[in-house]
Amino acid sequence: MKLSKNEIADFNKSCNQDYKHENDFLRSKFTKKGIDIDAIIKKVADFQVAIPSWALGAGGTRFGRFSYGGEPATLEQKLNDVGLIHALTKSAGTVSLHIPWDIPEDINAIKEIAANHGIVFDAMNSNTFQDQPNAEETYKYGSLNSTDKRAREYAVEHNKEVIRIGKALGSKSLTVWLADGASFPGQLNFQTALKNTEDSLQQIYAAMPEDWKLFIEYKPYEPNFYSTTIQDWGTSFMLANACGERAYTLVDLGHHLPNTNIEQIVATLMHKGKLGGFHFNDSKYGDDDLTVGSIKPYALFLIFNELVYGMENNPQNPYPAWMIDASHNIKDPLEDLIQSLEAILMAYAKALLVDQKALKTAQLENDVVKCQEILQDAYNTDVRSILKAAREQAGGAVDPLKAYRAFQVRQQLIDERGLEVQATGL
Ligand SMILES: [Mn+2]
Repeated sequence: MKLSKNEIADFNKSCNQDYKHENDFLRSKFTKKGIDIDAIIKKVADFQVAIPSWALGAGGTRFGRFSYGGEPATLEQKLNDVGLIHALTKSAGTVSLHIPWDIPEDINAIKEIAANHGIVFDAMNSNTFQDQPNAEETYKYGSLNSTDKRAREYAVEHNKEVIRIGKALGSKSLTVWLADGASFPGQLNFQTALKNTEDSLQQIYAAMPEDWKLFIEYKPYEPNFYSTTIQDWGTSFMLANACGERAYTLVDLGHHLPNTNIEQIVATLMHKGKLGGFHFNDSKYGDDDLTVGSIKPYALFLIFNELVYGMENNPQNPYPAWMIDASHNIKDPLEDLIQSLEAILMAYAKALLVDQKALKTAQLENDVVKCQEILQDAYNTDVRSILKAAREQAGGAVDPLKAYRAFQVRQQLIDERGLEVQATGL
């Protein structure tokens, strides 16, 4: 199914229009501080977040998986699902593919489907954390860090293949996340594992086209529970530097130990021009892959405050590649992704409302109370009217979740695809 512009415009007419008055109020309040609400509406409308191809099906745990029907069985159907989210929100204009789950059979046909939905291909993702059927080497004891030279070469060659597919699709970056590590003490020589990883990443970096970027993701634990070779931002940063200037660190919100100060990591990386990619999700305990903003919305706002500062003050840092990296064990994934996009844009809009001039003055005067007041004044502002105006301007639905239900999207997908299909992925 596809939602037309006219259907969405008609839906918008049926929506409550109070948000326009709410924006008038915000304009009169923030103009006094020199903050332009219409410029913020434009920035929010322009903000695009990639949807990963593996987030469109039901997620599961090692204990089980519950289907909900109408899942996309093919890459074409996955792109159509992203197209539906993008038509409603106008903020999901990019997709991030996972190889080998999404190897296109007909590159041109896939490009055409994406173009019809106004979607472009963001970072490609390689997979060396599981063995594929008929694999010639095993990743059981690691991939890029493996003690077995043939396994390392096999993993490097896989990444080269991902680059070739991505190049044909028009992608410009590769994200590498490694499960490599040790389950038990003594299993690995840490220094050899790190050196092997560095050598392998350098080979992958050398295989990238000149206009590509390499994003190196880190994670403290899981699936290995004793050590992970790229465990933190410092290790990723070090490896990125060892590869070259087009290699960057990728921050995934769920890949930190509890209470890590992620906003400080963001600030440090942007200061050094090395924050390349960003994965959104939320968590209570670990890498829980929960809906963005569902647990710690204030932490997300503080992170966005640093991202906004970095985007405005760090020309040495490229514009980051944004992606949602979450799982949806019992929610309709499309509804969950719409909720995540809403949370991301709310945190972004609130960060744009921070009175940076006043904050700088308060910091110079060491007025700690004032500093907190300035941040919380922005955080406590209801910005939902800004998001509504941004989406309407861009041709999306004022209330995407309400529209999704009004158009009975899930039922139509079940009618088209059936109840039993299962999307490829985890
Ligand atoms: Mn991630």
